[in-house]
Amino acid sequence: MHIGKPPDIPSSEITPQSAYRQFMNRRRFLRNALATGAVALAADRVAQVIEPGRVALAGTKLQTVYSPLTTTGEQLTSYEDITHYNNFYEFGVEKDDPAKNAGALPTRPWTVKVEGKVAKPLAFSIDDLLKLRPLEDRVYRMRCVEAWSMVIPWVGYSFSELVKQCNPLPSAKYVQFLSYYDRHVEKWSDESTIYWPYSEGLRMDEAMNPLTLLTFGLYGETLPNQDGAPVRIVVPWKYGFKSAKSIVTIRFVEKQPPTTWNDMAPNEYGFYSNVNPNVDHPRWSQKRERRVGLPFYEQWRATLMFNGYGDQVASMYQGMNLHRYY
Ligand SMILES: Nc1nc2c(c(=O)[nH]1)N[C@H]1C(S)=C(S)[C@@H](COP(=O)(O)O)O[C@H]1N2
Ligand SMILES: [Mo]
Repeated sequence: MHIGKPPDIPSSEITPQSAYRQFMNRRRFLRNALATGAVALAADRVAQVIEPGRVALAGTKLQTVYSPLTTTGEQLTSYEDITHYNNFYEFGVEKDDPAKNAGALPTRPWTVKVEGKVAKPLAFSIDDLLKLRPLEDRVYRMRCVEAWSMVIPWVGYSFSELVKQCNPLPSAKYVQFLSYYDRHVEKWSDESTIYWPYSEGLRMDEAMNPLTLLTFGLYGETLPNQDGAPVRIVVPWKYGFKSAKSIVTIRFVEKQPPTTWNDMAPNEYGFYSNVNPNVDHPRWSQKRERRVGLPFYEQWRATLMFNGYGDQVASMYQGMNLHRYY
């Protein structure tokens, strides 16, 4: 398994859906008829999952270009599974709750505030963010701490591109992400004992790593609400909970910021949470994972160090004791 084989389609030639499919076909991500059906179904699905009218741009096609940082050689998880097997505790604790409930999220207008250790605080509308850089197709393996995994064709650009626009001060050592929170909208959030809003964070070098994706879509379209519309972060070498959804605030900070799961159960969820088959969760092994959507006998597989992204990220942790900084 490797990433980064150079593209054979020049990105300048890319037009949205046709090129997207072409790239999918060429890369032979879609190895069977079922998965091919998932792409064709995507537009349809979004219309069904998300109440039309409520969320203006859900399911809108995004113009994308090929990315050399895409993961190759993996069968994509179906759109159906990606949008019906979610963790989004603001909308309930069951895997199928976000698909049922996240239609309540008001994704337009949407503003992302940038604050903290920056030359001056900024605010970006979702349209500003969508226009900032060309959107890329980036397939990533995703590994939830609960041992399920998926392969998701995200759409976005490296978070570092936004950071460059924000002029962080030298004292900015970490980035904190805060998710949208309104307990009247997200009334299911009371089902868990999380301190809202959902908060996550990365060390500055992790945030600047090109793999860290500011994410606006999947399967070539805007994000369904249950996957964190209209904008989220995706950090593919870390357990899923590091990838905060529906972000409204990006805060540059000097000290390691408080993070939701680390606050809840510090002995179970560390700040780093790099995917690591050699460091077990206190209540279960992390050596193996179950790929969602595959036939039962093909589901279980070995979990890879850094989720298979070691070539791109391992150097950031050189000399760190990963048993201690889990
Ligand atoms: N705001 C918010 N972000 C969140 C979560 C959440 O409950 N609330 N769950 C996290 C967890 S545990 C995972 S595995 C991923 C799941 O993303 P997906 O549903 O798009 O696959 O979102 C992460 N981001
Ligand atoms: Mo997760």
